[in-house]
Amino acid sequence: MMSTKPRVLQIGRLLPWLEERLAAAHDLHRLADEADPQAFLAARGAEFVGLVTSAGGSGADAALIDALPSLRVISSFGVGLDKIDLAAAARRGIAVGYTPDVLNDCVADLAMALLLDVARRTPEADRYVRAGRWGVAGAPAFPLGRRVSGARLGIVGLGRIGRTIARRALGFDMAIRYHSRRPVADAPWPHEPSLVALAEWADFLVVIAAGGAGTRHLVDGAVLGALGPEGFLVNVSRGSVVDEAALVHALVERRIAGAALDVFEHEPQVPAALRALDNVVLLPHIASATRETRQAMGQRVLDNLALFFAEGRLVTAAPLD
Ligand code: NAP
Ligand code: 8YV
Repeated sequence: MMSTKPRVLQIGRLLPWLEERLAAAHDLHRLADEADPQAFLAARGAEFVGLVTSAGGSGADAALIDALPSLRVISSFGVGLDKIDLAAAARRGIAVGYTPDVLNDCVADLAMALLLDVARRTPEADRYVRAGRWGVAGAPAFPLGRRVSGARLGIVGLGRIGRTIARRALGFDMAIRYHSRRPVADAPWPHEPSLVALAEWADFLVVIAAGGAGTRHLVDGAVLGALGPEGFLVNVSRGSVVDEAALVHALVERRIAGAALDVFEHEPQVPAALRALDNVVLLPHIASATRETRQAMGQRVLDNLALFFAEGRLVTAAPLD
């Protein structure tokens, strides 16, 4: 018997509880279960009215959207929209739901953790203790770190998460300035229209701008040069925002002091040159990955679909213009 539930396609794997709830509420099919996804889409793509995907994973490109001619709604697990072809969705009148705000705190927490880790060299110190090098007679003492309290923080992108990072930095008595295309009307911190000038001023440059074509390689060799040999880079936005080749050169040649990265240009590939360095901290894109935040993100994915299928609208709709 045909299901009366909306037919929804899931791209990539999600949390087990979320997959269960999606399957309970919809006539769900997982593309990851198909041996030949392209052949499946060609044969059965027209069945689906809904699509579930993730921001840091597969997204939804134009080819996928084209392969789903009956599609009416996309519900994405995450806030980044760089992997979703919003123009293709808009042309077809497809609604796009995402999960802003519910992850601000945990992403900002992780940005501060990375900043502290790279400045105070905590991962390196942990490796030093585990290797049994502490207290070894004649061995050099563990090198000194860089003070965080009272330092100058440059934030690239003062959006929902950027502001949340700024509020945390106030607790460390940091001086704050930010760069974005437009000044934020009610922000109490100075706006710096030139990213190079912000990098020159900052001790720590934290990148939390949106990803996508408009910000590709925003942090380039010139910005890293301006950050200088005493400056640290933290990236929790998208790997594409930083010119990774230029970053590797700057780190290897000690033209910046260090970097802490949650995201990479070609995830999950991390350049071997980065893995070989002590003055970098490398994480596998986990900024939103706490039980509490992933629960809230998953709930929003479900709520967006439920409201769309009940009333034709979303709890949190991505801007499509
Ligand atoms: P948001 O509120 O939309 O903020 C985005 C910021 O980027 C705005 O301040 C925007 O300011 C700035 N921006 C956009 N284009 C720019 C450009 N060309 N030059 C300079 N600044 C630019 O987004 P959010 O919720 O804070 O999230 C930010 C990003 O974090 C997401 O898009 C996502 O990629 C990333 N993220 C990563 C993780 C993770 O797991 N690592 C988790 C969540 C989010 P203007 O428009 O004025 O330029
Ligand atoms: C991912 C993220 O959604 O929200 C974003 O934009 O990058 C993350 O929260 C998460 O890693 C699942 O892909």
